[in-house]
Parts: sequence; structure tokens; C-alpha cells
Amino acid sequence: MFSVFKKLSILIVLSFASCNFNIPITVENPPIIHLDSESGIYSTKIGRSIIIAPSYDYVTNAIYTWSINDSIIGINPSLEFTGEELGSVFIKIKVETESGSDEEEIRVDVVEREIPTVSLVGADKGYTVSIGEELTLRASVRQTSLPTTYSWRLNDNIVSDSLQYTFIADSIGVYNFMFRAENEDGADSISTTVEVVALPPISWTFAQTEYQLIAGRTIEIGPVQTENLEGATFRFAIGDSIVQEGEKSTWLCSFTQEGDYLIDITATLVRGTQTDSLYQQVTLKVISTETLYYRPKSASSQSKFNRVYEYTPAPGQFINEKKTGGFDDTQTTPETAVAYAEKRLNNSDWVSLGGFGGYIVVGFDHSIDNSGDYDFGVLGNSFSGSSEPGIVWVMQDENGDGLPNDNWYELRGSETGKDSTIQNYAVTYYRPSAPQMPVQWTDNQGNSGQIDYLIAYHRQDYYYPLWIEEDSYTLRGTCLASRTYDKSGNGTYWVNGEFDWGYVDNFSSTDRLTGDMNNYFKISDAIDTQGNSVNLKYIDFVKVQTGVNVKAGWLGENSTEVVGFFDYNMIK
Ligand SMILES: [Ca+2]
Ligand SMILES: [Ca+2]
Ligand SMILES: [Ca+2]
Repeated sequence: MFSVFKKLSILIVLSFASCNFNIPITVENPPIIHLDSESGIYSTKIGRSIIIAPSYDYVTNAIYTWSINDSIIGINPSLEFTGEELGSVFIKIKVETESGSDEEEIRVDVVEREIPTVSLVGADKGYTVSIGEELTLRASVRQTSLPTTYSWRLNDNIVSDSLQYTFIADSIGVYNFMFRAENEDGADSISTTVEVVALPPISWTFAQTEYQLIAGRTIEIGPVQTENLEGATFRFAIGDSIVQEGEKSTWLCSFTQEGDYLIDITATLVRGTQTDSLYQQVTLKVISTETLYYRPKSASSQSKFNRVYEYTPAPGQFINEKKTGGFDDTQTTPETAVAYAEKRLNNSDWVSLGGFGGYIVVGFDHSIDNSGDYDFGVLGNSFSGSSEPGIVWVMQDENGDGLPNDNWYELRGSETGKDSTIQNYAVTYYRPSAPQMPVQWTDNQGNSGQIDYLIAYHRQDYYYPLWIEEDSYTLRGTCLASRTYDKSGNGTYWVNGEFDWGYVDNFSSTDRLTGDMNNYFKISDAIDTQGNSVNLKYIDFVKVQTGVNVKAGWLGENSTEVVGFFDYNMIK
């Protein structure tokens, strides 16, 4: 090829020479566009502009035309483009000269700004503390890829440049706080007030105000939590008769006579010249016999559970999760969440209970008998080094209405009664203020923390159950000291160690009778709130609840998984 061209050009030179032309011919090459982005793709944040400035060759007297869908948006060599809507925009640049033209299409991706989002647990209600008390305010910020600065202001003075600030109240009054996070894309802030009072306010929390009891059994009546009531006198009265009065905030009672009782509960606290009191009335229904609603097995009875009654997990990395968790954004009511759990279990897929306190309640088409030995099994997904203990509770349908609205009894496990085991542990979870944020929590022991957002693994917007309407919810139960540790010492290899016996999703050497992922349980292990055995002849409902509050580094929070429930008496 090369030699042909060479000969051709020589011929032309010869022919010019022979005709004796001396005028130089200057025909320019057609224009060429060189984009300043190799891929032809540009990115800008919404509301921001970028300058697209290609370089060009052979553009003497050129005409430049920038267009979107044939409408012209620019006639200069470079274009300033402002992203007004999220999404991709296709822009054409055409250059024309007398010698020809060139054209390129580019894409501009208009993306969200990475404005930080802040949240602060309890900010909407404000805080009340007494003189001398310390209050640590902990803000949470949705992380972005941009460097972000923080500031805490107290009555307009900056007092901290970190996420948290510890306030010590030294005089009575109302203090205004504001936390602000800022980066180059924008800022977000949240304000709250702290009222400092002479004496801390008293309060109590009742988990229920309607109680029910089988005659002959005992029940504990009273608040599940009290605030600043140390030294108070609690009085329990039925009509004019005082049944208990003293320092104890709960009344452990037993009735032999069936009937309905109204119980008046009063707490009185004297502090110096000030006397504060609280009052709550509760009802107690005493039912005469425990075998009344026993449901015997029939020929059609199944060993497998037949219904999920409630699914209330704690927040967690598998909650609302679509890839392995099987959610699809339609689980926005308790009923659809129950349907989800039921479908998963019927397919032998795991259902995650999320972090501490998350639970599921299932029932059977018959009552499960107390054989004195192992009575039922729960399938989890434990293996050596991956135990996430779920505490088991059982219930009889005492009032025979077919619903699990009666008394739960915990099943004793290897950790029951140990000093490290916390009864009546409670964790409150708070809805994040924006997608892709961790879920903050506080507990009733004065601790706080968060369920981490694991962006590398589970990217659903929220780990807080979509079907919980309230912006916070409290889960109560028994909390075991965790056996989670970092075996590698550098955060790469975490172990969730096993417990001896008595828990779901636990690699137990004792109660995995069939050597698989099933743990087996005895109704004879049922205990009351005092740890005393309760002799239940049968049960109708089973609840499993995540029993630890711990994170295992990059593995995230411990969360019990359940896969199935069955009456072992029917198949052993
Ligand atoms: Ca019931
Ligand atoms: Ca888990
Ligand atoms: Ca598990």
C-alpha cells in the first residue's frame, strides 16, 4: 500500500511541474473533537454546574453546536451545564468548518449531593436532668465520601467538635443545644433542649395493665421499669384493703378464687419538703382451671407449627433485606410481616430475629404435651463458631381464645440464674432519620450503641422494620453475656461461641439431639419470673427471642435465626 501512495504523490508533483502551477493549495483537514473525559461520561451533583471543555483540532472559523434532543443549548467551544434533575442527560457537540464536521455524544450523570444527615435520640422530646447529673448527648451522622466537620453549640457557643458532648448541669434552667454536621455539599443540624431541675422527675413503665392468672399459680404485677424511684413506697390495694406496701415495686401474688380484681398501685416518694406520687390501676382476671382449653391431637394433627402469630424482630442487617432476606418492600404492616415469616418457614428458609429482643411467636394445631423430657424442637442455622442464642418462652392458651395473649414462661437454659444474665433487660431502638444509617439504641442499664449499617453487604435503605409505625420501640427480655470474640486479634475472624444448652440457633453439645441445626426443649424447664419451676402440663405457643446484645465486627449484630418449629413428642 505504502509504495502505491508514494508513486501516486510523485505523479502529482510531476504533473503540477509539467503544467507549471505555482499557487500553494491549502485545503484544511476536517475538525476533530477530543473530549476531556475519555469515557464520554461526566458526573455532577444536582444543582451544581460543570464545564465541559473538549479540545479541538482544525477548527479555524468553526461553528460549535451543543444540543439536547436537537435543541441547542450552547454555541461556544465549551459548555457550562447545570444538573437540575437526577438521572442521565445526553448532550451532542457538533463542530463544523468549511472542510467538514465532527460530532460526539456525551453523557452527564446528575447525582444526589452528599449532604450529611444528623440524628439525635430523644431530641424531639428534650431531656430533663437534675443538678450535678451528667448527660452525654450522642449525635449520629450518615457517612458520606466527603470530609465532614461537627459542632455542638450550647446557647450559641461552640462546646465540642466531635459527635458527642457531655453536659454537666450546675444550675437550674433550660439549655438549648444544637448539633451541626457540614461538608462541601451542605449541612444538617438538629436542636434540642435540656431542662435542669432540682429533683429528677419520677416515672414508671407498665408493659401491661391487664393481667390474667390460672388459679394456684403466681404472677408478678407492677411496673417493668422505674425512673428515679429509689426510696419510694409502693402500695398495692384491692378496694380498701392494702395487699402489699413497701419498697418492692412489684407484687408477687397468687389467687385460688376465680374472679376479676381491680388493683390500685401507688408510688410515693418524699424528697425533703417535696412529695411526688404516681398512680396506676390494673385488672387481674383469675381463671379457675388450667386444663379447660387443652387441645388434644387428632388424626390430622401435624407435628409442624401451623401458624406465625407475631413477627417483631429488632433492627438488623437482614431486616427488610431483599437479596438473601427475601423481603420485597411490601412488608409494611404487622400482617404482611407475619405472612412473610410464615412463608419463609414453610419453605424452610431462615427468618432473622434481628438484634437483642427481636422475637417470633408461633402456634400449633394441637397442644404440645409436657412429657417430662424433650418436647419440641426449633431449627436454627448454627454451626461451630456461629451461635446466636435465642431464648425460648412458652405459653398456654389460658383463656382459650386461640391467641397468644396469656402469660409467657421462660425456659431455663444453661445461663439462667448466673450473675452475668440480666432479667428484664430492655433495649429501645430508634428509627434512623435517613436511609443507609445505623440504628441507634439505648438500654435500661444506661448504655447506648448502634446496629451498624453494613454498606458492603446489605444495602436496603433501613434496618429498622418497615412495619413498625412508631419512631422508636422497646424490646424486653433476658440478656445473656455474649460469647463473641475476635479470634484473629485484628478484626478479620470473629467467633460467636456456643452456650451449653437451652437456646435456639446454638451449637450446643447437649440439646442438638439429632446432630443437626435443631435444638430441643423441655416444657418442664418453664420457670416464672422468680426462677421457680412452673409445672405446665402442656403449651400452645412458642416464642423465640434474640438473647444477646452484641456485634461481631464486620459480621454485624448477633441475631437469632429460626427455620422451623415442631412437636418432637409426635415423631420421637
Ligand atoms: Ca389466649
Ligand atoms: Ca444471625
Ligand atoms: Ca444464626
